[in-house]
Amino acid sequence: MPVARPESSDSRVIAHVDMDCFYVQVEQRKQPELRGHPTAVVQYNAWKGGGLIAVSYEARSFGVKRSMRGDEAKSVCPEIQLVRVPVARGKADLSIYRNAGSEVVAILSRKGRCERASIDEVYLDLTDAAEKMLSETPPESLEVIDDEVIKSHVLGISAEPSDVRQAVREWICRSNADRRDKLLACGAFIVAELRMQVLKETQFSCSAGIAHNKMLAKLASGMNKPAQQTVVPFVSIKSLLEPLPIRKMKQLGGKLGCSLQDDLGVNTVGDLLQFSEGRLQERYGINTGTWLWNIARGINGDEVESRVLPKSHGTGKTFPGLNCLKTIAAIERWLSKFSEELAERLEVDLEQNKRIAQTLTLHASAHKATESQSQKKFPSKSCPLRYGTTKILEDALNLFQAGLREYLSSSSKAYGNGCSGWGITNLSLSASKIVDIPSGTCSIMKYFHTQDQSCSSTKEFNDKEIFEAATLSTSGSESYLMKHLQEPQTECHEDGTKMNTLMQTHLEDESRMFEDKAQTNFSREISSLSTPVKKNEPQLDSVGEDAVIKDAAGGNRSRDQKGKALKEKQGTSSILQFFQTKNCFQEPKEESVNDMQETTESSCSGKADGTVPSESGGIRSLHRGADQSRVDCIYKIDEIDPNVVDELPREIQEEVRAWLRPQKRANNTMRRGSSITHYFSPNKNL
Ligand code: TTP
Repeated sequence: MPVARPESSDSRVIAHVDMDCFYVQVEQRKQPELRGHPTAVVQYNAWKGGGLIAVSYEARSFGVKRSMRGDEAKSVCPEIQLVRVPVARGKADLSIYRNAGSEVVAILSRKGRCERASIDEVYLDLTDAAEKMLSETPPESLEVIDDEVIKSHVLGISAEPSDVRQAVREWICRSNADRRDKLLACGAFIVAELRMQVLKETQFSCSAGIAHNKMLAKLASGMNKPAQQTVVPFVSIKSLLEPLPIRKMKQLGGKLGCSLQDDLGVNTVGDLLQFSEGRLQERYGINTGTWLWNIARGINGDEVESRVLPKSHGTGKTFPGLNCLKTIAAIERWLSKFSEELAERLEVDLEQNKRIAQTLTLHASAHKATESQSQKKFPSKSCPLRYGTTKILEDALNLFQAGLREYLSSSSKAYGNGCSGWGITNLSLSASKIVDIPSGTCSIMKYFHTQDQSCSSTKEFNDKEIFEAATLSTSGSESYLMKHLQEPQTECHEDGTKMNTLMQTHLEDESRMFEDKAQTNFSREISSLSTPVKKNEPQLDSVGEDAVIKDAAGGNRSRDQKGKALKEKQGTSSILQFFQTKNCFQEPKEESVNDMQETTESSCSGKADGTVPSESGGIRSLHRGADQSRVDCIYKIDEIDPNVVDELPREIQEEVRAWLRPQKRANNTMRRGSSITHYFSPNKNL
C-alpha cells in the first residue's frame, strides 16, 4: 500500500540521475572502437540471437528496440554491433556493470545525500548545496554560465526553438524569481557540474531530472535523453501531471489503479483532481486516500535515503520453455551456483562495507503438468541467513523443498526426486535485511564467523524457520519484488519475454528497479505529452539490473582456507564452546512466525541482532530455535576465562581483551557483544 508522507518542505532540491543506455556505455568504454556505432548488449542464447537488454542511441535511430532479439536487430540495422553479456557459472555475470554503477555513485554522492536506486540510477538531495550556492553565488551574479546549464530543459518555458537557450538563461538568472525556482536553478548548476564530472571521470553520459521531490525528479529524468537534464518548476507541476495516464503512475499499475479506472472513472492524473481528499479516503482509507490526493498534486514526501550500497544481493536465472528445471538434482545444481555467487558477494560486502545480511529468500516460478493447476504461484520462502556457500546451499534447498511442498500441496504425487509433474521456469536467491556491523567488531566477527563455519554440524532444517518472504518487509525490496513476481506484467510489461529478461538478469533491489525502470520508460513517453521537445523511443521493456558493488571473486575461498588453518591449529575452541553452551535456556512460549519477523525488523532499526542488556551484566540475546520456541541466552562476561582469549588469532586478541576490561565493559558490552552473541547463538550453529 502506498504511504502518504507529508513533504517536509516544498523547497527541496531533488535530482534523479539516470545513466544513458548504461550497459552499452560500459561495453563501449571497454571497446572504444564501438563508440558512435549502433551497438546493443545482448543476453545471448541460441534462440534468434538472444534478447537485447541495452540499445545505444545510434541503434535506436534505426528502429532497434530492447524488445527485439539479436537476429531481428541485425535485420533492422545490419551494421549493429551486438556485444554479449559476460557469463560466469553458466549465467550472466553483471559485475562489470555493477562496478561501473558504483564508480558513478561515488562521484554523484559528493554534493549531497545520495540514494542508489538501481544499477544505474541515483537520487540526490541537493537542498543544502543549492541553498549554499544561492546565498554565496546566486545565478544572477554569475558572468559566465556553463553551456551544460543553459542546455537544461525547463518545463513550462515556451519559446521558439531558436530562442529556447536565451529563455532558459533568463529563467535561471531571474533576480525576482520565486525562492523555490531560484533553488531549482542552483540545482541545475550543481547537477550539470556533477554530470560533467561523471563524464570526465568515467566516460559515461547520464541524464537527470531536477525537481522539488523524488516523484517529479524521476518523471523528469527520462524526458530528455541522452545526456540532458530537465527542470520541473513549481508552476509546471500541474501541467506535467494532468495528462498522465493514471495506470502509468508509480504504484498505480495494479489493483489500485484498476479500481480508480473502473470504480471512479479516473483515467488520467488530472481526473483524480476532481475528487476531494475526504472522498478518496472514504473509498480507499485514510492513508491511501491522502496519498492519492497528494500525487495528483505532485506532493511526495519521500526522503532521499542515504544509501550508496545495495539493500540486498540477489542472483538467479530463468529457464524458459523446455529448459525448465524438473528435478531436485537440477535445482540443486543451480542453487549451488547461486549460493557460491551469493556467498562471495556477501563476503565482499562484509570485508569492504562491514555489513551483514540477515535473511535468505528463495523465489521461483513454476508450472505444473496439469493446466488447471498452473495458476498457483510458487511461494517465496525465507529464513535467517547463515554465511558460507555450504550453508546457503543447504538452506536454499530446504527453502525450495518447503516452497515446492506448498506449491504441490494439491497434487502430492508430483513431488519428489526425478518427478516430472512440475517445472521451474525461474529460480533465484537473495540476501536481504543488510545491517552495518557495529564499528570495532569486524575482526572478531570474522573470526567467530569462521569458527561458526568450521564447527557447525549439519542442520535439521525445520519448516517453522522458513517463513513467507512476503511478510518480511513492509518497505524493503522483498515486498516490491513479491508484487512484481506475482502480478508482474500488468503494468508496463505485458509480455512474457520482458518478464524473462527481468528474471534472468535482475534480482537485487528488483522491486524498486522494476518500478523505477518502468517509470523511466514511462517518463520518456510522457515527454511527448508534456513538452514539445524531442522524444526518444518509448521503451516498454522489462526491468533493470540489480545493484551490487564489487566483484567478489575469491573472497570465499580465502575465508574458507583461513577457517581450516585456524581449526587445525587450535582444535576445538573453548571460548567458542563457552559462547555456545553457557547459560542458555529455552522458554516454552510459542511464538508465531510474525513475531519472529518483528524481532528481525527491530534488530534492523536498532540493535544489530536483537540483543538486550541483561540484568546480570551480561549480554542477553533473543533467538528463535528450530522448534520455534524462544531461546534466551545470557552470556556473562564475568565468567569468561581471560586465558581462553589466547586461543584467538593475535590480531583480534586485543579487541576481545578490551571488551573484557572492567572499566570498558559498560560501553563495550552492547556494542561488541551484540554481534558476538549473534554469531554464537545456538541457531547459527544448527
Ligand atoms: P535502463 O536505465 O532502463 O535503460 P538504459 O540505461 O539501457 O537506457 P536509457 O538511456 O533509455 O535509460 O536500464 C539500465 C540497464 O539495465 C540497461 O543498460 C541494461 C539493464 N537492463 C536489463 O538488463 N534488462 C532490462 O529489461 C532493462 C530495462 C535494463
